[in-house]
Amino acid sequence: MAFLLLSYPERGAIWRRVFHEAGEDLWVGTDEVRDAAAVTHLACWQPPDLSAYPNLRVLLSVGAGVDHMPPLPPGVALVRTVAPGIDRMVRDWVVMGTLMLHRDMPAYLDAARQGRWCQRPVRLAGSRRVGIMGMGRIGRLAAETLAGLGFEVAGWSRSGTPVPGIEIHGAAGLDAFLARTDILICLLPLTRSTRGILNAGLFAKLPQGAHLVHAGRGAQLDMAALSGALDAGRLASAMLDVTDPEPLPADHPAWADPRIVITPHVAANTDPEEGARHALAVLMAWRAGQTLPGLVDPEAGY
Ligand code: NDP
Ligand code: OXD
Repeated sequence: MAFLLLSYPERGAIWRRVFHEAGEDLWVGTDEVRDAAAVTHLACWQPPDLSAYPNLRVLLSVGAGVDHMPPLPPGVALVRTVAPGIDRMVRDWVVMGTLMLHRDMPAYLDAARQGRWCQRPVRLAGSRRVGIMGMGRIGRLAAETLAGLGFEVAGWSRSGTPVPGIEIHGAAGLDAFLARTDILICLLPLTRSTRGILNAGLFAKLPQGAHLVHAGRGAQLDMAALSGALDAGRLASAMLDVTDPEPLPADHPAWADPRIVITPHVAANTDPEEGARHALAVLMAWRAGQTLPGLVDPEAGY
């Protein structure tokens, strides 16, 4: 049995220390793979050719998402990193994005570039209805914080699982959820049912002049539809942390659109120490024959 981490050297050094302190051996980088057949656990962001590891049992994404992983050979479990630090980082980015759009920051940034002093009406948070698509670990945390700031928050999820204090809409309630949403936040995983979900049809169901905060995955958003919705006034502004492709090419029109603010997929970056502890917990659970923390449902359609 061997645990292999494929990542950059700084993360490798921290994982090695955390594993060493727990009495576990860790191989870091392909140059340490003395016996590929011994590798049972593999942690990475960009997956290698898995056929090189015939006895692989667990593939661990060092991030929260797993949509970039290839189809798995039979008998291999897919695990994502679940860590409070990731949830808090993305929550912070989403709160920043929501406040930026609520307080018209794209328009102020544009005015500032032109040296224009241009005051706009100021509204209370309580006058905006925020709607969060994806009420999982991160969505629930964001909902709680945004509600605490005074926004009227609702959430939408497949199951419609109740969240105390938050108005929740299930899968069938999407239209009603969109109709009451002034600032739409996407925190959905990328699956076959969420690919392209942020499209012209969906934008048409939002109130005129709504805003979009997107931290899910780039392939959920139709960029041409976004631009059309902005031109039509259906949407007033957007804040994106994820795009398709990534990196977004330098000549993509979205970069120059003053109504869109883009950050380069930096809402979260897994803290290496937290990531290593999660990996250790996965290893311990696997040895004990317990459910792996962060285990991904193979039916989810990633
Ligand atoms: P969770 O798995 O905890 O939550 C996912 C939520 O999405 C659940 O509420 C789930 O509903 C809902 N959902 C899934 N599929 C559908 C669907 N087809 N229709 C409606 N709702 C659906 O995930 P996290 O909160 O941990 O993370 C969410 C995503 O955030 C990640 O997958 C990743 O894409 C993104 N992310 C982005 C980062 C960044 O840096 N930009 C960093 C980290 C994460 P239910 O529970 O009812 O099934
Ligand atoms: C992740 C991400 O999935 O960085 O952790 O998006």
